Amino acid sequence: MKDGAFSIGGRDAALAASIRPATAGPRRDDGGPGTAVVTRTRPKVKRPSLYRVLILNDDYTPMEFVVHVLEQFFQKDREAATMIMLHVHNHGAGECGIYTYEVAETKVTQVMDFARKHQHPLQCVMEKK
Ligand code: TYC
Repeated sequence: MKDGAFSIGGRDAALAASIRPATAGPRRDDGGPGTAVVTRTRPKVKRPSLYRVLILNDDYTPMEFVVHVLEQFFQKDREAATMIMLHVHNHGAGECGIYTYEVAETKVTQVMDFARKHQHPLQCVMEKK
């Protein structure tokens, strides 16, 4: 090598090779010629799907029990719980709340377990919005 010239090797060479020119185009997961995969830099954010939790009417569950369920598991005050219960009684089904999948599933399980424990046939279901 001529005087004044220099070369890099080892770690420095590896670092130099990893520097991407600004003109390099989309980043590629490069497994060799013809195998590039375009990868994303910006994280993809998605809103979670929402689910409506409903209770269904039946002829046997006491009205007070349904009001209690709405207060206990759905954070309704007495007035709101009574209105929902009467809506269900008169129309067959009614909305208790809207939640993400896992929260909705937990509510349904809690209500079904509580109704079974008290030997009432109350049904609680979820549906995708
Ligand atoms: N229909 C019931 C009765 O007359 C009351 C009731 C209301 C039951 C709502 C279930 O989800 C329900 N005792």
